Amino acid sequence: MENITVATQPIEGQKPGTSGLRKKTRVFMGPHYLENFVQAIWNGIGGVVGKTLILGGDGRYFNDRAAQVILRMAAASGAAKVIVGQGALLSTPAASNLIRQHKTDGGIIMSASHNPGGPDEDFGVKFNTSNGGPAPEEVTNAIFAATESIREYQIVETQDIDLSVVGNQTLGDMTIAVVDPVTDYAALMETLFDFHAIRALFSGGFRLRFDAMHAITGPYATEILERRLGAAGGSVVNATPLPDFGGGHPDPNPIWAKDLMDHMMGPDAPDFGAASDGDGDRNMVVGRGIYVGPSDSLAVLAANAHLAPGYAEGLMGAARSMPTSGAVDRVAEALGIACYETPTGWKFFGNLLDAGRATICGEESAGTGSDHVREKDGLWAVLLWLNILAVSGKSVAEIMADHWATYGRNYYSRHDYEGVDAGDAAKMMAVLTSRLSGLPGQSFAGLAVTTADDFAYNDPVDRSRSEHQGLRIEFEGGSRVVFRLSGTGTVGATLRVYLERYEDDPTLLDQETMVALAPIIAAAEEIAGITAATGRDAPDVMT
Ligand code: G16
Repeated sequence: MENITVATQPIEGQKPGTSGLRKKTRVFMGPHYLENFVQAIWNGIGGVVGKTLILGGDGRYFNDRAAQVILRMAAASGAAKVIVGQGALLSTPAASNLIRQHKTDGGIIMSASHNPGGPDEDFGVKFNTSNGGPAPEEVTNAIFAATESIREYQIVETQDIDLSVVGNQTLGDMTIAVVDPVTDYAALMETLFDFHAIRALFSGGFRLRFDAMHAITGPYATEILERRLGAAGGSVVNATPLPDFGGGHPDPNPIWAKDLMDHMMGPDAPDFGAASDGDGDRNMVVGRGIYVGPSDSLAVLAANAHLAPGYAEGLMGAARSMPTSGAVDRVAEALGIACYETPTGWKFFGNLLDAGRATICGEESAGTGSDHVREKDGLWAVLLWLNILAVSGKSVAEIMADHWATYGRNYYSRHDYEGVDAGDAAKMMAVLTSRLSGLPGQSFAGLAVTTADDFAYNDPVDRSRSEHQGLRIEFEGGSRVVFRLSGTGTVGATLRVYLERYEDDPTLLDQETMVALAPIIAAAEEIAGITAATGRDAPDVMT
């Protein structure tokens, strides 16, 4: 085994986005690409000498090869220990849990989340800090700066390390501990939820369909839902993680999880349907005949969390990303707890969770989680829902109807225009930004604008400020539209248009979402000229 130093040069474009560095897999497989970025992580965090790290990924194409490189680079740079999920697999929440449980100095997660996998699809690398959460901007900025000045990296030359068997081995002076990816995570879930009540629900004939979308949650869901909680065998479908996710798009929304939607809307629908994404941090929840949007799901979980043992004492606070609907705000108000509004990106919740200001957080992008880890957690959301259903004895449809009757309904949808020319998208946003101050007082499609701004966030814990986090335009009556460019896409730009309308008239709580939102959709088009700017006359995805 030889420790070698390889001369390299900065590679353009290695700036981490909303969640780590995501690129086409072939880009990551290019000469020095992965190595430069990993060395930049080491350099950006002050080196890894004597440190302990967690390593795992969602099993997508190149996961296994990247793990070998990262281990050899950790050993070459003096890390003391790397704890790796067996087969180099770990869901994102499980990785976060291991970082916290083993009190490590952080960890590396290999994933491009909900983006498809394969040689011609996407790959990603993300660094999480010692609190288990995605590195905050200060750290990702330091990593990016290191990518711009890199001249060499260290790596050991060695045979492939066998990651297929649980146990310890060494690579030079570094210990590699291969652990079962599921065990510790499943044990954590048992501490939070009433497994007894959920088991009773299933033994009473309650039917579940969990679509793992050929991604990382398959083994976790099978162990927890089928083996420990007694859901019928076969309740977890597409349970084997595949390097290309079976050719699918592991994004749990009604478009990409259409098969699940079809089952849940069909004549023999199970009681509860759910799906998770590539790396297991997102979730989708569907009742028999009713889809629950992520913003509503967050609000319902916040309102009913006390039914689960882990949250019986109540919540310290709630938080949502700015584009997420205000449904949870109404719950927080009723509970008498604070509700924080952060920029898009789970990393912005970290300080609030660490400081004990928030217990439950969520985003419109199908992410919900709590202070049990520092990532959003797909299976956690599913288990909390099951716990609520088991204890309340209500169906999903009943829970939603009760919720809307109590708090009113925030009709909500996100329209995505994917793969738009980056220049066109940037221009549209720049033009809109320049017009913001003149919008209040004007009317569009019959809706009067009350406020318009470019969202900036002042972190109440560390006082850092993040600017340009999305353009918000509010209308009379509390409706609004938000425009933002995604920070996770890998091709061109993805324009996200977030649409919301609040309704508390009891006779208007049961409308089709798109019908209820039609005036806002028209106003958004009139304000921004999306069709003209993007050349698209319809969104690619509507959540
Ligand atoms: C990531 C982030 C989320 C964010 C989502 C969408 O999720 O962790 O906080 O909401 O991307 O971000 P954007 O709108 O910039 O594409 P994931 O599941 O992809 O890691």
